[in-house]
Amino acid sequence: MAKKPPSDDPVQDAPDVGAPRHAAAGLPAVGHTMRAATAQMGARRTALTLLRVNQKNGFDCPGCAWPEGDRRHTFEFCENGAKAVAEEATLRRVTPDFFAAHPVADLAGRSGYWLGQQGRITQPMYLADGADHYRAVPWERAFALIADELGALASPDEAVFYTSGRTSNEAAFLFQLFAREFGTNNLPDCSNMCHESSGSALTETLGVGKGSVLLEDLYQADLIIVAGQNPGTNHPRMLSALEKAKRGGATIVSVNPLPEAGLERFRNPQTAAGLAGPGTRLADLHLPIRLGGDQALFRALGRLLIEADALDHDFIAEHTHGYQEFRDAALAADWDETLRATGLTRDEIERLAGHVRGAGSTVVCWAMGLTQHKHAVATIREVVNLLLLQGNVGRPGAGVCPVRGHSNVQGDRTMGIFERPPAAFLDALRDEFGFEPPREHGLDVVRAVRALRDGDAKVFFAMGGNFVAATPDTDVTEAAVRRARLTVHVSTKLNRSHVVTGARALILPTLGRTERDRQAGGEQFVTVEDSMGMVHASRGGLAPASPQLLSEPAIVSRLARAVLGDRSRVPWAEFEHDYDRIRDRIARVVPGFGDFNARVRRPGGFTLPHGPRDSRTFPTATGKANFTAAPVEYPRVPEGRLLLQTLRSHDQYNTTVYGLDDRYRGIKGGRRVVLVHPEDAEAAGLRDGDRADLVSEWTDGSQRRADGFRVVHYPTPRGCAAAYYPETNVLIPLDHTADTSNTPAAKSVVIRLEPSTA
Ligand SMILES: Nc1nc2c(c(=O)[nH]1)N[C@H]1C(S)=C(S)[C@@H](COP(=O)(O)OP(=O)(O)OC[C@H]3O[C@@H](n4cnc5c(=O)[nH]c(N)nc54)[C@H](O)[C@@H]3O)O[C@H]1N2
Ligand SMILES: Nc1nc2c(c(=O)[nH]1)N[C@H]1C(S)=C(S)[C@@H](COP(=O)(O)OP(=O)(O)OC[C@H]3O[C@@H](n4cnc5c(=O)[nH]c(N)nc54)[C@H](O)[C@@H]3O)O[C@H]1N2
Ligand SMILES: [Mo]
Repeated sequence: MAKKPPSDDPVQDAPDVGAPRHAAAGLPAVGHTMRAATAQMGARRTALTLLRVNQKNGFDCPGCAWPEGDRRHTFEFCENGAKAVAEEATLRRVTPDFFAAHPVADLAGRSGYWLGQQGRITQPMYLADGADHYRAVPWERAFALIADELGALASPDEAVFYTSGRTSNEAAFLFQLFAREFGTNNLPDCSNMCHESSGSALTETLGVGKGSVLLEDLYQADLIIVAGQNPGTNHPRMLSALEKAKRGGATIVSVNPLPEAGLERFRNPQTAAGLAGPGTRLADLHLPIRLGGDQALFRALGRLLIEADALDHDFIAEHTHGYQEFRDAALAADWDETLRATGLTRDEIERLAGHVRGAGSTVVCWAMGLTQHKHAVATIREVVNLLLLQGNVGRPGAGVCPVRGHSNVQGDRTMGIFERPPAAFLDALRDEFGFEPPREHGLDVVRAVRALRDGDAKVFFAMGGNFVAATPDTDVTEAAVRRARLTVHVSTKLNRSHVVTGARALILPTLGRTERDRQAGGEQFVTVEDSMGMVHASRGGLAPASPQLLSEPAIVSRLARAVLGDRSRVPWAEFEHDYDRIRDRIARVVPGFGDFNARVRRPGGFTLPHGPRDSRTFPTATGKANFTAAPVEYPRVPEGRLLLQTLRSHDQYNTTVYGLDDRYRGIKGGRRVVLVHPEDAEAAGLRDGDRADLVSEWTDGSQRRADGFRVVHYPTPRGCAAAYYPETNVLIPLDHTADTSNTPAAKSVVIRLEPSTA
């Protein structure tokens, strides 16, 4: 039975369920936004804050990494961006009195939703060895405690430095610099759980692990395939771009097991017609693919293009490598297997192939539906294969578009937050700062959990995020983290990682994007890089949630001084006082950032260079764009079992739960739901509204259970179920990861449904 939360923590397993919606945004979204925002911020602050999102001289929306366009609209409306802002700019506060009233054991029994709703953390807090409560601690004492624990390690590699993707370029650059001067490449980040598969596949095939399109390309594309992505909820501003593309004549195809409302129809709240009318139909074709069937689909599309000779032979000859092998593999693609893997009909696949053949230029967009599978890297390489056949890279209206998640997750990687940094980056650090960075690869997220579990890592430091809730195998991860000597979280809001701790724990409260950042050298701004490689400034306008907050760059700078002392070669204090000094160094270390300080002050910022996009230069091992011809894979699910994907509701930001509704999917007032095909429910002896336990089965014979989920009949392909993360992370074995990228395979978990006994 699900553990009963305390009575003031809402019940989450008895929602109202209605029919899924067929359109996103529109007037209801405006109402939901204003209610959510005013509940957290009040009316005046809501108006002041929302008007500054993504404006010139404003702050970068912490919601997602979708680019801002030309920032000319006074207010680009986005419901979920507004919720992300409200969550940070809330007037609620978590003070030392709060911690005095709530022992850690009590907080550990609360839902993530309840924890997040308590508000912004106002002071550094310390949980001493054996203590029941966090107590306020002065900053300098906090840094001294960390210095003691780090100093006591047998090797710098016993420390882990995690980053979540909201951290600015400046803070990220300092954080990796500190970790490397301290002596380790243990720099796992949320990207390891997110687009790592995209990075791995694109680096190997195109030479650059980032997307190759700009907004302009979307507007010029003939065909846009959106595979494994739910932009109506997770990248709502992308719907405006799709609408604009559609107006320009683009065909849009959605490849997704679920009929996501945002891809069906968009009611643009920027226009009167969108607010009141039926809106714009977006997807011309929806392919309800089986979970994990995408590699087979893209391979089949490749075969159909080759058979029709709809190829760009000049491009293939001049710019690619490995075509013959790929051609042989594609022509050998087996229709029976393709239909089994995809669950689609041959007619559906041929219709999509017809669009691809007829399109002068194609963009493929994707997100977690492609990256979080065992064969995710192979799947994304297959997307590249298809695009290469028609020369759809490095020309207008065409290319790869991995749509990134966290608002600066791409920038953090550019700044060197990476456990496997390229040698050239480390050489540049050495030349700039005069110390020898460690060369051995560090731990990614999954390996960091293993190291903590096995006692090989003893200090865990997180720059943002919610590590224990975001990572797979919750019970294993929580036990692993509890073995640490010290856990430290630089955070804005309370979350589960603050209450599942090592022997000692620190919470270091920091400024968010919306807040003014004043340092000795005057008011500072930071910079971010969006999903399309555009770098621009972000400047908060609100007074900080508490006078005791430090900015992330200030925290790293003081931490480094406390830990490294005289042995450091880096002018840490100078960096804290004036972020221009950090940017001067970034300009000299990171390619593409020359003259950073001047260029980022121009309106709109600047675009980072991208060889494949700009000049069809492919910095791969072969010097060409690489076709790959891996065998087609897809998940095999034993009889009577289902494949579960773990995904986001409309009312959450990763592990931050804003509310308990998933409006577009018709769910209201609860999160413990499992969406299943009616016949699959029936086969398990369950009806809509029944309560079921999800039991995951792993190859080693072990089982994991998440209990008390309300069964919801849903239009999903047979054999494919869906439920929300992070509640379902308890079901995902730590070792169930993607080949090469090691990303947890959160979209393909074999489960069975059992009627709940309680
Ligand atoms: N409001 C809000 N915005 C967010 C976030 C948030 O939590 N809330 N999170 C941010 C982050 S960090 C990220 S990474 C992005 C995530 O953005 P998304 O990737 O859109 O997020 P998910 O909810 O995981 O949705 C996965 C989508 O892929 C589909 N899918 C699942 N498996 C498959 C498959 O095998 N094949 C295909 N073709 N489709 C599949 C699912 O049905 C679903 O539509 O959003 C970012 N933006
Ligand atoms: N089962 C399953 N698991 C998944 C996924 C999935 O689809 N399914 N998705 C994965 C993906 S794509 C990702 S990106 C990860 C997300 O993993 P994380 O990035 O680790 O998690 P978040 O929930 O985004 O982190 C939220 C916390 O960040 C802190 N925070 C917010 N803003 C700031 C800030 O400006 N500065 C600082 N220092 N802290 C801040 C707050 O304290 C908040 O509680 O989860 C992954 N886990
Ligand atoms: Mo993500």
